Amino acid sequence: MATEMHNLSDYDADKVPSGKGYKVGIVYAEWNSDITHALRDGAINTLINNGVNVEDIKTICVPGSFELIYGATQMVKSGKYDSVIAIGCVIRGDTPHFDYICEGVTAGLSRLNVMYDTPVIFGLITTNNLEQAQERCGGRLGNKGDECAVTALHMMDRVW
Ligand code: DLZ
Repeated sequence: MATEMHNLSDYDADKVPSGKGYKVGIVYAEWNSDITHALRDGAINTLINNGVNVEDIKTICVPGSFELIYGATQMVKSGKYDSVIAIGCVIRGDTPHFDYICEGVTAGLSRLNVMYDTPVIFGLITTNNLEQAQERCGGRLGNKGDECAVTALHMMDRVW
């Protein structure tokens, strides 16, 4: 699980399926927007670099990570997307709020993956401090948005 051992933007381009013709929804949270906008942009660039048409990418913003559950649910239920990427950043504070948000979002997005046929990709960064988040949105450890886009491309390509 240690990202310290792995750059989130490292992937073998030859092994990533083409995204041509696929439609992707991205829901992202405005909390910690310096981080989430960089994650969103990383995901968009990686999708485009791997064949997804820019007009086939729809982004919707929600206030905080907790609202990713509702946003992703609406995107999935619309039936318009071949995959949905949920992007947020929760930074640990002085109270247990962090744990409740992380657990809520994880459970909510997991449930969507069980209930519906559209893959929902988990792009929630959960860190102890701002520096760790910065390292994961285009810093020393790459960009989790890239990783989410590559994951979406793999999931859309699967025949079940
Ligand atoms: C309230 C809150 C706090 C304390 N921290 C974060 C955070 O680090 N990252 C984030 O995305 N959202 C945070 N929020 C907002 C909640 O996700 C949510 O928007 C509110 O509780 C309203 O439902």
